[in-house]
Amino acid sequence: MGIVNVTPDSFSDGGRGAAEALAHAERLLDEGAEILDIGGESSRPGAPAVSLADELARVLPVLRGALTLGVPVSVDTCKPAVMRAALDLGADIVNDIRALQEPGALDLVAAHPRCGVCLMHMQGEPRSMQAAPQYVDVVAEVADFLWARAEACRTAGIAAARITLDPGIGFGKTVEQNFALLPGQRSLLALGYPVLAGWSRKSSVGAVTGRAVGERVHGSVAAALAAVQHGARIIRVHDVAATVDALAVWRAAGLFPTEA
Ligand code: HH2
Repeated sequence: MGIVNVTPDSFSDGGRGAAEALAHAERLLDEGAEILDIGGESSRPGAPAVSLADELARVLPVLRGALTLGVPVSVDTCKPAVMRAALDLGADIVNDIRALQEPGALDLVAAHPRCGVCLMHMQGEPRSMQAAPQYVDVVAEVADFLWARAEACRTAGIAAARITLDPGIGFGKTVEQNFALLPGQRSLLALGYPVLAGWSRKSSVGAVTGRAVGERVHGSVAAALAAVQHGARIIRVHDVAATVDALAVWRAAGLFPTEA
C-alpha cells in the first residue's frame, strides 16, 4: 500500500497539491504498489485538526484521478462525511485510525455493499498520544480493542472478508511497545483477520537507527520485512520501490512466510 498524503504537514512528506499527489500516486504504482492510500489530514503528534471542507477539497480531486489507475484505492480518514464522499466516488477501502468510532462511521461503512475497512488501534488522541502511553500488556490490549471493533463491525453487518486489523504503530505507543507488537501480530492474526502494518519512516525506526525522518528508508524496509515475517499481509509505505525490491529478494530467497 503506497501512501499518498495530500497535506501541508504530514510528518515526512507533506506539501503536495492535488496534481503533485496524483503524479506521486502514478509513480508509486510504477514502483509496484498494489493499493493507494490517500489522506488529507496528518495524524502526527501535535498536528492541527483539519476542517471537513478542507479535507474534502484536498482528498476528492486526487481520489477521482487515482480511481482511474486500476488498483484498489483507500481513503485515510476519520470523518464520516469524507468516507461517504469517497465511497460515493468509488473508493474501495476506508482506512480509519479511529477504527470507525466517530458517530455515524460504522453505519455508513455497513451500508456500503462491499468496501473494505482497516480498523487501527490508537491510544489517546493524535495531539497528545505520545506524551505517556500506558499499558499493562500492550499486545493483549491492542488485540482486545481490535477484536471489539471487529465485532462491532460484524454486528452492524460488515462481512468478515471486508475487515483488516492494524496495530497502529506509533499511535500512543513507546518504541518498546511498538516493537513488542511485531511478534504480537500473531495475537492479532489469531483473531481471524488479515493484518496491515505501517512502520514507514516512523519515529521508532528513527529511535533504533538514529536517523532523521528523511533518512529512514533502510530501517523502514527492515521493519516492513519483519512485519511480513510476523504475518502482515499489507504494508503501508512511503518508499514503495525499496520495499518491493526487498520483498522480491526475500521471496526469491524462500523467506516469505507461507501464509503471506
Ligand atoms: N499511519 C499514519 C497514517 N495513517 N493508517 C494506518 N492504517 N496505519 C498507520 O500506521 C497509519 C495510518 C501516519 O503516517 P503518515 O501518513 O506518513 O503521516 P501523517 O499522518 O503525518 O500524514
